[in-house]
Amino acid sequence: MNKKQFGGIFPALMTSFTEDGLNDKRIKQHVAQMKDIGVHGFYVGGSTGEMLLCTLDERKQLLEDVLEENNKKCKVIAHIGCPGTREAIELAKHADKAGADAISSVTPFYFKYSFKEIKTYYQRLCDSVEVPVIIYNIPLLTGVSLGYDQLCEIMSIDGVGGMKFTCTDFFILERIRADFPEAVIYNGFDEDLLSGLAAGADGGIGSTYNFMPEFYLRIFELFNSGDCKKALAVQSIANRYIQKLLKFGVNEGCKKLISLRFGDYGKCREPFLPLCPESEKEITETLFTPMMDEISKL
Ligand code: MN9
Repeated sequence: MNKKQFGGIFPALMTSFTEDGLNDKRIKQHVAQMKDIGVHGFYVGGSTGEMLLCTLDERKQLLEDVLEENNKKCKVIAHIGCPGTREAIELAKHADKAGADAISSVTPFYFKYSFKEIKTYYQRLCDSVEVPVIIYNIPLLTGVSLGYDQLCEIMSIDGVGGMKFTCTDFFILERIRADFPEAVIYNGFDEDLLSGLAAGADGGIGSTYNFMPEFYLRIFELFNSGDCKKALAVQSIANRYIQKLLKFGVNEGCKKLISLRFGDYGKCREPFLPLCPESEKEITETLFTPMMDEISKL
């Protein structure tokens, strides 16, 4: 894969919903806002995008909205992971045809699949599309913890172009970096972006990039210019807000912060529950206001 083109800061795009569907207009506005700020790409329909709470048709529509608004400016990675291979292939083919630059999928989850089954899943995806396939390794949510040898085996499948690495084992990240110099590797936890870059990641994909992308763009820029000390100072500011956010729940909290900063983005779908008024007040006062102040000082 061309790492120069695929590296950088990619918001794990949040999905805005109406009562009974997608809020296409608001989603497009958000893409435009992120583009204006200067992000390098979008990761669409991942955990942050509430993919498992959407129908297949909604997931297709969401991707089409993003591709249309993006108008080929940034890279677009479509997360097509589903509990079943058949549905994943349907979304993968759609994404390929619609113009996504790459597709990505979490490891098959819920049932305890054998490694052979997991590997076959990725093989099937690679066989069904022209664009590169990016493995989404997120043991925290899938419960699937692959070791170094297994990750290498999947990375070696013809068609796999990289990995989104949402775990904190930077030893493994660095070893995979060394073994697969051509692959694109994204750091997954926003609070560890600098650590991931230091271990060889080409960029990051994150949920909090939706409302404070400036911090991550700055970390990326400082790291690339060799100024790790300054990059750490910025990471530390971002982490102050992530630490506060985690108390409220990432999905609900992120959505509230997008609303505060860029205009109403709606609520998460149930089973997520709306934030209570006290939490909303706390987010506004202790997170949003000081965060905007820090962003203005960057
Ligand atoms: O896409 C996200 N992972 C999860 C990656 O949502 C589990 C991260 O952006 C985290 O939300 C973030 C906060 O821990 O780093």
